[in-house]
Amino acid sequence: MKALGKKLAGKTLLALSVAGMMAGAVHADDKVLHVYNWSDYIAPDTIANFEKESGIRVVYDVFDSNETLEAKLLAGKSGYDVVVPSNNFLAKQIKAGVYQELDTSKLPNWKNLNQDLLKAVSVSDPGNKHAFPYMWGSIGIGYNPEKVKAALGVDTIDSWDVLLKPENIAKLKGCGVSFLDSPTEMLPVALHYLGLPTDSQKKDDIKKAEELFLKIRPSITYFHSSKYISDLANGNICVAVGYSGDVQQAKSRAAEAGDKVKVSYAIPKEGAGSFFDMVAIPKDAENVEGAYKFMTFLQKPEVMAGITNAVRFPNGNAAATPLVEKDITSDPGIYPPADVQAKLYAIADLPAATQRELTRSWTKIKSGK
Ligand code: SPD
Repeated sequence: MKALGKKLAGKTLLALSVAGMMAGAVHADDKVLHVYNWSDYIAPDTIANFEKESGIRVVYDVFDSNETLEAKLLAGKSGYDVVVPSNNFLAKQIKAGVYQELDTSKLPNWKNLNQDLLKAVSVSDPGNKHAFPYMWGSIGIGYNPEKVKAALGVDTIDSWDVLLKPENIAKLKGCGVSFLDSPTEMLPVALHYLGLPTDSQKKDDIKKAEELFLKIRPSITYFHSSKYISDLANGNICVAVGYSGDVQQAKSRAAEAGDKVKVSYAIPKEGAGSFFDMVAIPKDAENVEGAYKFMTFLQKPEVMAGITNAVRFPNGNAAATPLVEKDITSDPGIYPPADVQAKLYAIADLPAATQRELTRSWTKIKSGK
């Protein structure tokens, strides 16, 4: 009896300690935060600094298109606690019930945000209830002036003509041309160039944009939304339609690698698309408390200034601007002056049917048929 009693007691103890370990594991999960952000969109030390300050371990994953993020969010149980959609996608996702409302009493640094920007993005999120602006930028042309000069005879690009006129882009084909792989950002480039509304829902308009792209398709080397950064930096391509800060990162990387390759960025005179990327918490996030701590950290001026200094996109934190390096705030490709800003159009929040139409069109363009 005694021996059996000892055995049972042993089992009970074992069961208790397993239960204890499991409780510990649950507790440990509270100390993990899953963040899903755009690639090349954070300073090298941001996550490590947050982990040190909060004691929370961060699992940090990246994407390079809104479409990828959206597919995960709409499928549900993405496993992410903090995500960074662009504001035009955010609007639709809010309507689909993807995000939780923010409790701003848990965000003491909210006051640092740029009020004008908050107002501008409230078009997608009335009352700024679900998200705050992280970074913004334009969609323009990154290029290698030496290679462009060799191909076209000019070393400055200032117009979409260079890419959208078949006779011009054909001359650049030999040195490599990349386009963003994003129907919602690229088709508006053609619509705008053709003088059509960039948010057109008319099939005829989309068809016209498609036809324009099909004419230049043979001269496009590839479609990708992040690879062009290293390819521009190491001279593997000579022109890329890309995000402003990403092109600037290519420029910095080229300079760090010995300055043999030069990279420039143009917001074409006809105008260009602009975007605002937003920080939000999915409704089914598991570590909501950690998400608020991370958001609070991101709203510190010195943290956001550090990120802008690294990734070269302007941020949504007004208090951070004086802390950003002067060569960045004075670069018109990064912080466009008012007359250039006036030519930027916002990437629209389109109904699902139009978005599908754009995706169908884009698939045709990419396949060249
Ligand atoms: N490498 C970071 C790029 C961020 C771009 N966000 C773009 C959103 C476009 N709508």
